[in-house]
Amino acid sequence: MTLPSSAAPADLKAPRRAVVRYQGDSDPEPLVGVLEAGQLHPMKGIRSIADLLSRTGDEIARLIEAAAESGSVDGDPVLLPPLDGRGELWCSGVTYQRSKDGRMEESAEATVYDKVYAAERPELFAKSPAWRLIADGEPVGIRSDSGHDVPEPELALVCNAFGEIVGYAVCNDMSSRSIEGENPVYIPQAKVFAGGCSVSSGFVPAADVADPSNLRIRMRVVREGQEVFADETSTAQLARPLAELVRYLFHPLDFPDGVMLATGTGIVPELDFALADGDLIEIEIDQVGRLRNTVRVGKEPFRALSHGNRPSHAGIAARS
Ligand code: DO4
Ligand code: MG
Repeated sequence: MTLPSSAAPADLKAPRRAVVRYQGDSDPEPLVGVLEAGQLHPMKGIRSIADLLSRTGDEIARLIEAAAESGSVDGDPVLLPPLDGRGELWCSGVTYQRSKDGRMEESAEATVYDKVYAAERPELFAKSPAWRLIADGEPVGIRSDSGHDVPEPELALVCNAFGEIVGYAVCNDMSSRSIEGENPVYIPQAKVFAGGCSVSSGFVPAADVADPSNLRIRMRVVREGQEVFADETSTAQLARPLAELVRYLFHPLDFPDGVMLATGTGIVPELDFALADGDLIEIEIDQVGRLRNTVRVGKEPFRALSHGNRPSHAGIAARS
């Protein structure tokens, strides 16, 4: 169930700090640091997010605290998605009643959604390797052969190699409703395409979020300056415990460089809404952060990723 957007909730709480991956001015390789109160503190001795997430939760927590004691980075670093190396982003599906209902409405095979919502085993699917992830402020994609596309605002769990939840991030699991609606067997094509997955700049340490099962999630879409969609939900509406999703993900697989697991959408627009080229999607999660991306059609705008470059570059200053 989503909360009515007219409920006009009080502003969401911004996170105090985030673990970020960034490209500085002086080093050719991206680095890892802690962004707090506008200051970026390098995490000394940590070569990558993969290096960080190969450690235990206790060690990661200690490294985060220690970073605050170090000096700050100069210049205007570019913040990158908080995953690298062999990191992957996976998604859970049909974990909110609204997602089940929205999919039953659009699908030629409605009952599969009813069944998976109530089943013991959750729906999990591989959404993106680290290198394909889209950062905050960059464009997100819709397929040129789709026609009915929506954003999916989701709380993402950041897990280390030991399957511990060490942080939280904001994820947009972009989806083609027309392709999935035609036949659920097409879900991989409805879900995996250039620019199809964006994540916030960094993750909030797990210790900073008192109750991840009660976080408000808000999304709006702005077209040519006008708000054309707005809605809100809460992770309190999630039908499955977070730990259960992580347990199913790690049961058959190892993630030596860590993994992000998006927990499903509780916001699905009515069937008469579809994204269009140029739409601005803004997602906020209480205590976790914000994610803003503008829609582009087709794979061409994302070709830079295949060459190890980013589809756009903006430093911290331009994003605050
Ligand atoms: O069943 C298809 C995907 C569901 C999903 O992505 C969601 O519920 O968020
Ligand atoms: Mg989703």
